[in-house]
Amino acid sequence: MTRRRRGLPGSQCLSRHVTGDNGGVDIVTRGFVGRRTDRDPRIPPGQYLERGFPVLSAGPTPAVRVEDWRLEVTTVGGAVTSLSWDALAALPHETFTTDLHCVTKWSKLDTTWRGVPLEDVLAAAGPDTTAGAAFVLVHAVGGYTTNLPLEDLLGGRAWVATEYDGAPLAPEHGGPARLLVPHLYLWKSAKWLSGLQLLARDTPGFWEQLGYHAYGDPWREQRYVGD
Ligand SMILES: Nc1nc2c(c(=O)[nH]1)N[C@H]1C(S)=C(S)[C@@H](COP(=O)(O)O)O[C@H]1N2
Ligand SMILES: [Mo]
Repeated sequence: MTRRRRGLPGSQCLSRHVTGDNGGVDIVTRGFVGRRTDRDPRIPPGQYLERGFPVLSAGPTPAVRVEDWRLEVTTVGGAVTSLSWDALAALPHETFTTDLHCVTKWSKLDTTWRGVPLEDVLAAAGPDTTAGAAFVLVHAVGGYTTNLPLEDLLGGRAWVATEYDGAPLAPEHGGPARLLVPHLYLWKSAKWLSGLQLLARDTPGFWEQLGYHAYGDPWREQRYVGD
């Protein structure tokens, strides 16, 4: 099957730089052809191990001050609730360690974050916030969007992350707050999170409109529409 690519999530970045112990990329398996037994089972098919932390952004890094930070939550009916930084900070936080999988084929293992589970954020926006909703279109400062099923934001599998590796989240990685949905390809984890729009029907976001998969499960290699 021929795949038409219209850019890669991250390929339009102004600066793609890698920080970390080796400053670059590791191919985890360099064994004999067809020998896969030494692959770390946490790395999905088609991915390689990355030890740095690449920055992939479709535009410039916005400067978002916590004093100005707002998360707008919009219901299916169009009601808008705005959460402030202090409101977010008052919610219970979790520290968690997880693996990241980018559709450009790097995976990073054992990353540690701190953040608020999405269900608590949605509950803080009001008791009926998710009524009639099955999908969410996630919005970011600068206009980036990405869509996913509401269910994938629930059940302790998604967070509004404010810290990485014990420090406030760096602006280039989405600080002061980003969405983190590590069980899906990382383009679903919107940096500079600004809005959660609850929807009855799925609506493609930025990369999804350009041919990327609506769901994006790295374990099923759902990179492009039709995968
Ligand atoms: N707002 C916004 N969020 C974004 C992106 C973006 O361009 N803008 N890129 C996505 C992509 S393609 C990836 S792989 C990850 C990269 O996150 P990182 O730069 O912290 O590694 O952010 C995702 N979230
Ligand atoms: Mo990406």
